[in-house]
Amino acid sequence: MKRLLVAATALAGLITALPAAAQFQKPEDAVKYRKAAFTVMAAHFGRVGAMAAGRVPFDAAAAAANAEIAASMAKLPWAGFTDGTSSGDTRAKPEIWTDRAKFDAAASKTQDEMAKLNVAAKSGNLDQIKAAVGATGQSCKACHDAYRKE
Ligand code: ASC
Repeated sequence: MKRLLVAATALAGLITALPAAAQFQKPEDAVKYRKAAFTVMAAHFGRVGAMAAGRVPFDAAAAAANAEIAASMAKLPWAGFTDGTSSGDTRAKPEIWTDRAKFDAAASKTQDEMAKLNVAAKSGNLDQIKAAVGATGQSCKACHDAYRKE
């Protein structure tokens, strides 16, 4: 039993330690993956954003459901920024790969803000949601300004 546990723990460690590149067969698969994750994230963030902006009526349950999905999606795209994916069908700037620590920090910031929005949305308090949508949107924009070609 103990040996099984040791083996399982070692395997779990190996899986998390796998280089991100190994998760995609081809560079274009990584590009497609990250774009898809951003698309789904933006769709659900946008639904909360529309309520925060008063463009659609506030519905606390819908805001919470959408923020939950957006926060989950926010964890995903970064694994798709593998080496060798700075060209092709992408607007990603080469700075992502030459300035990786800063890009990773910006990616973390967006995940953190999206997680805070999720907490705010669960509170059902529209003022809190508005503030969190603003902070999250700023983190999206900061990354686009620095790392996305127009
Ligand atoms: C969105 C969306 C983005 C961000 C960005 C914030 O709703 O799709 O990319 O907010 O526009 O400035």
